[in-house]
Parts: sequence; C-alpha cells; structure tokens
Amino acid sequence: DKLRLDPPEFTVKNYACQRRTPLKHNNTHLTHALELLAESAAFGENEGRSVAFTRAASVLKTLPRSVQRIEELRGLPCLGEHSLRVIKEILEYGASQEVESTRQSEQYQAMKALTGIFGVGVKTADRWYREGVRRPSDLMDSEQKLNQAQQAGLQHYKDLNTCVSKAEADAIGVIVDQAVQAVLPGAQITLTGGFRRGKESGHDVDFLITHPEEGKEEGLMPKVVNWLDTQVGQKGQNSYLESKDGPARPPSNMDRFERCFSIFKLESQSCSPPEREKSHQWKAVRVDLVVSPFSQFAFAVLGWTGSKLFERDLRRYAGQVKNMSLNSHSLFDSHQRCFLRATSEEEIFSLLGLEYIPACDRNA
Ligand code: DGT
Ligand code: MG
Repeated sequence: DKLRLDPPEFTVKNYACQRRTPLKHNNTHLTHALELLAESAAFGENEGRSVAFTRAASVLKTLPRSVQRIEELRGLPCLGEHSLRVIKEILEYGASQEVESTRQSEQYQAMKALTGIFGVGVKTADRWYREGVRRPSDLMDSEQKLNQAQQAGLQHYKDLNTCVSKAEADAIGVIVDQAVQAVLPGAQITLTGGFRRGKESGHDVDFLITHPEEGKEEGLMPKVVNWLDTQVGQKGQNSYLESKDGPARPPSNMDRFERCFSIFKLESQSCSPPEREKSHQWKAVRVDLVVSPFSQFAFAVLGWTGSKLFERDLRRYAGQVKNMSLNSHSLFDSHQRCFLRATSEEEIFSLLGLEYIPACDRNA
C-alpha cells in the first residue's frame, strides 16, 4: 500500500555512538515515560527490558522535532513493540496507563526512595521492600544492618538527593585542584560525567586526575584523599570529606583505575541564616575521583564522560562492528591482536571508524 512506499520521516543510526544526542530535545513527555519504565524494569532486575526502554527513549532524543503521530516512527531502530504501544497511547490520550500505574505503585515509589540512599543497590532495596521497609525513615529505628556507606547515605539523604549545580561542581573543582596541586604539582584535573556533557545539574561530580609525566600519578589517590581529609577549610571545618570509599577498595574488574567514591563537605556559598543549625553550614555532595596514567588518559576521559548508554553502545559497536574491545584504559584490535594507541578522544573515534561526537552530543 501507498503508506509503506513513502520514505521514512526520520533516519536514525542503530548505535547511540553513531548519532548526536543533545541535552535539550523535543520529546521529553515521551522519553520521561519510557525512562520510568526502564527504571522500574531495573528495580525488577530485568536488565534486558530496562536497556530496551532506555534505547527507545534515546532514539526519540535524537529526533529534530516532536513526534505527533506514531506513523512518523516507521523504520526507526530500537523501538520495540512495547515501547511503540506506550508512545502511541501517550500521543493519542496524553498519558500511558502502564506508566501512570507504575509511577503510583507502592513498589516503584519504595524502590525509588530506597535506591536513592547512597550505597544501596537494587538487590538490597528489594530485600528491604520484601521485609516491609518503604521509606528511608523506616530504616532509622529498624533492625536492618547498614554498612558505613549506607549509614552516611541515610544521614545525608536529603542533601544527596538534591541536585548538584554546575556552580557547586566548579567550587568543588577548585578545592580538588588545590589538593592535587599540593600533593603533586603539575597534575591535571578534568571534570567528566554529566557536567562535561553540558548538564547544568547532576547527582554527583566526577573528576579525572592525571599527570603529563607517566608514572607520577602512581600512589596519588591516597595522598589527595588524605589532603582533603585533614585540611582545615575557610569556615573552620576540619575536613572536606564526610566519608570515603576508595584506595583501600580493590579495583573493580570493569576498570583498574584508582578510584574514590566520597561524600564531600561543600561549605555553604552564602552566609547561613541564623535559624540554621551549625551542622548545616555545609552540603553533602557525592564526588567521584579517578586517577589515570597519562598514556590512558584519552580512553579514561571518553569512558568517564558518559552517558551510560553512549558508553554501552561504544563498547558494543567496537565489539560487534569492528571486532575490537574498548574500555576506559585501552582499545584492543582482536583481528590484528594489538592495542591501538590514542592521545585524544577524536583519535579513538577515528580508530573506531566513527564520526567524532562532541561531549555535548553524547546525552544518549
Ligand atoms: P549524573 O551524575 O547523574 O548527572 O550523570 P552522569 O552521566 O555523570 O553519571 P555518573 O556520575 O553515574 O557516571 C559518569 C560516567 O562515568 C557515566 O556516564 C559512565 C561512567 N561510569 C560510571 N561508573 C563507572 C565505572 O564503574 N567504571 C567506568 N569505567 N566508568 C563508569
Ligand atoms: Mg555524574
């Protein structure tokens, strides 16, 4: 029939790393709905389903205008039957029943609140949920055993669930740079994660640290952490760190960098009003520090800039299309059986045969 012969409305490449995904796009009403279903699937530990909804949302983020009719989506990749059904319902009725009932459900709300505690993953939250825990406050006077990270997470629940602004990220950057310069002059810090992609707020602040002389970065993390831990701040606070989980921890198999997850004590930018308690003169902010050798720096910047889906698709593309293996340290060519060197992100894209996508367009 005629409809099928019409050219597709949009063309979108298959892998997120092959397309530009800006921060601001035209289909937020649809992507928020699909991302809620992705989140809910992740709460149910159904990763395949979660990634499928995330991919569908990501495709809509790349479209140059807002979708009006379901037919316009013909021929687009990553839009499964379930996602299309949800999109169609929203286009026709303004909302999806499945999305709204999920949003209202006790399980979704409890899992969202409990996984919002720093140090609490889906498995722990789910176990607590089945034992009757619904809110973080339920944990205060319960028998549940909390590890150190979770205790800090619970204690600073409100702060850690308040967005970090770019200005706050920059203020923390100044102090981290001070720490790094104090223990290793000439070392360089780079803001990665969402802020590097142009986000104006985020859930944490991510920094990558390196030194142009290979080897100088060895053993740097404990020194930086120690400086932050013992420094006396301007307002007399005796540490910049409330909690840390880093150097002592064995590196994960996903990456072998020295890494520190911390809760940073950010001194209030303005004078605190008198009704504020002394203890609230600082805001708890999640800060991730990563140290990389200079020779791996380009791979580390690329790997820590995100978004998570962009990273996932970069690795998938490298493996499936190029028979290469990419991580935050290196690129291995399985056909030639050798590592490929690179000193910039541009070079890595080029080695992968990909058009360069700047960080601001990696918001997949
Ligand atoms: P946010 O913080 O919610 O505004 O968003 P992002 O994109 O900054 O996300 P975040 O902070 O969780 O992670 C930053 C990027 O770092 C993320 O896009 C992918 C990467 N990443 C996260 N965890 C790991 C890890 O364990 N290993 C490696 N290599 N990369 C990771
Ligand atoms: Mg981040």
